[in-house]
Amino acid sequence: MPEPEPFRIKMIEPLTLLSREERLKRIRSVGYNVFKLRARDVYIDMLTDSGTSAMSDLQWAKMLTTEQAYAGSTSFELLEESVADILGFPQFLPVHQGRAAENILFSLTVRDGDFVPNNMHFDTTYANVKHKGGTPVNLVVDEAYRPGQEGDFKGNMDISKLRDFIDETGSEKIPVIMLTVTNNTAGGQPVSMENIREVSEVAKEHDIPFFLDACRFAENSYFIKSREKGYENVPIRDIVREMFSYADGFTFSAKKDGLANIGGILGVRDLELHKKAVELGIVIEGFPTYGGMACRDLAAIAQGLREATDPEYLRYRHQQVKYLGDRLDDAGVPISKPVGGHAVFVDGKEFLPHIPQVQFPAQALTAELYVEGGIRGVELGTSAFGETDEDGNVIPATLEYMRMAIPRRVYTLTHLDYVADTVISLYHRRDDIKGLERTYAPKLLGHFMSEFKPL
Ligand code: PM9
Repeated sequence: MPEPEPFRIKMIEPLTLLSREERLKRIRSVGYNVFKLRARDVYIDMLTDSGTSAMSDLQWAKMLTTEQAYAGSTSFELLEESVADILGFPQFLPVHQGRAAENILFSLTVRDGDFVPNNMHFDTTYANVKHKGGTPVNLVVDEAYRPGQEGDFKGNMDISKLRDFIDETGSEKIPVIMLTVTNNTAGGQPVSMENIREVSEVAKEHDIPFFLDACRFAENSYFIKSREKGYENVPIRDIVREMFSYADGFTFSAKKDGLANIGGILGVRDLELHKKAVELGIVIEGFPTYGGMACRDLAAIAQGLREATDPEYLRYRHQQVKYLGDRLDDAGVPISKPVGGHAVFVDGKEFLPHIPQVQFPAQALTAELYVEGGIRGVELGTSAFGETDEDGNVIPATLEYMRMAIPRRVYTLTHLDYVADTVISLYHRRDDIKGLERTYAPKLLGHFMSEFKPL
């Protein structure tokens, strides 16, 4: 029996479930791409955990009591205090979301022909490195590519792969080493403290700056506490501080573990790089005390960082994601194991073995889940991470996931039971699901805008 949620509901938003016929009509009209659905046509929205959190009464209160000023608002001071207290970073730049932090960091560091290693790049990080003429390289441990295999820290960077890569490439071609916590692309899998420390040591040895992609740092810290030897009795806040202490900087989307609906942060220790980031930030984001946001958004993040590192909240968060994962696993639905920090990832290859990857099984599953129960997941497989060769042939991604991300503090366990029942009934009629042909795909971040037709 799960433990009760550490909050109660103060405001609600009605949900509507369209008829199956209507849902079929809607998915056809958007080219089988759920990004193009209207939110009000979705019953349970698990497209993303990004910017979809329910904010607390205290967050709303702080938003109301800050001035909206171009320069020097109190909300910036609140954010400065939280970033210093919680993440231990003296210098940072607020930005409007995570990819803006990536844009500034890579604009200042990556040159044509450079390489950026990461355990695994998420889609926007990958695209931002490419956009600056660099090549993103994934050096995750091999277990990450085996969805059904259990493991405590399947998000880790493979240290020997990293060492070999630096030796072969030369450190002068590597302007920065990134580490994504938790590893979203691999199923929201955590990275251990030992691994964070080791990556930072390798980076230091080669004089390469080491940055965390810290979108889900709080969820990662919970996994360290519950799984890593020696951290059982260490308070979450101390674990967080230690994680960040190894990094020269970080990119952060406050839309995840900032419990805010918009916002991001670029943390930088190096004074010169920080100065350059501020200068470029003014050109593309805004003055550094608001960074492309309304001042009230900074106040929401300042408070959100505190709530996201509350041990009771993290226990609830972890329990909720695990609840959905366990229900599916118990019914034999193939998922990424163990269940990650923010979402349940269904293995499209195993769910739909009769659909070859060039026919986008995870995309087909995502579209079918909407038709089955009005639930919106997201494809993280060949549409998101595959490539296309010169002749236009699809080169499949290694992993083929349909992700159901759980917005923070939004859905109850009854909602998740509905989701589990729907996925399980879809699994029972999986042989009826057909593959898709892609009819349109932009070059970068294709999955947001691509279109398909059924085969
Ligand atoms: N992640 C997600 O749903 C939102 C975009 S795809 C629907 O998982 C990592 C690890 C992310 C991430 C966004 C970003 C970019 C960087 N790194 O969306 O720009 O998971 O704030 O963050 C999404 P922004």
